[in-house]
Amino acid sequence: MPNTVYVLNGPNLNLLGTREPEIYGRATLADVERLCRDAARQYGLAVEFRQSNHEGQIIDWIQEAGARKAAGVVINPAGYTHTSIAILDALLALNAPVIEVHISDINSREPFRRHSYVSQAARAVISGQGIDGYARAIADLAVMIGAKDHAKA
Ligand code: CA2
Repeated sequence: MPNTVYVLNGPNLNLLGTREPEIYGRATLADVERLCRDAARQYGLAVEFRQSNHEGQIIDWIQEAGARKAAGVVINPAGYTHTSIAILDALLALNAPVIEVHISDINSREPFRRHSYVSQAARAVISGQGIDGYARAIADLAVMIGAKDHAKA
């Protein structure tokens, strides 16, 4: 599926829009999915949108993206950003561009959020743009893989 982008979301992001709106806003994960599908459509890309609270499941999906020859991976690893060498290793093994997204600005929060293992495998990191960061990530990925922008003349 060379025209498919995997959008992977880590633990607790299923709660988006239900708690901590001052940090993460009021949009739900369903809103994020819609945003991603709209952004991807503009470039003729399809989206596999997934969320899991389990590290191994996220790793299996990264490997699935590789096996299915996905165009790229947009990932918000949530709390695993700051802990998971295993997710980093899975992303390093992937032969497709990776963009890391965070809804909040991880550099202006608690010190433990400032370090990301995943960044080592990411071609770009988008942090602190709210859920719009996902659309930005898909647009950036589309440029990286040379997808055509159907909104342009
Ligand atoms: O800003 C982001 O997108 C984060 O990846 C979100 C993670 C956090 O651990 C990272 O440091 C930054 C937390 C996701 C939890 O999401 C919730 C959303 C609403 C309510 C409760 C949790």
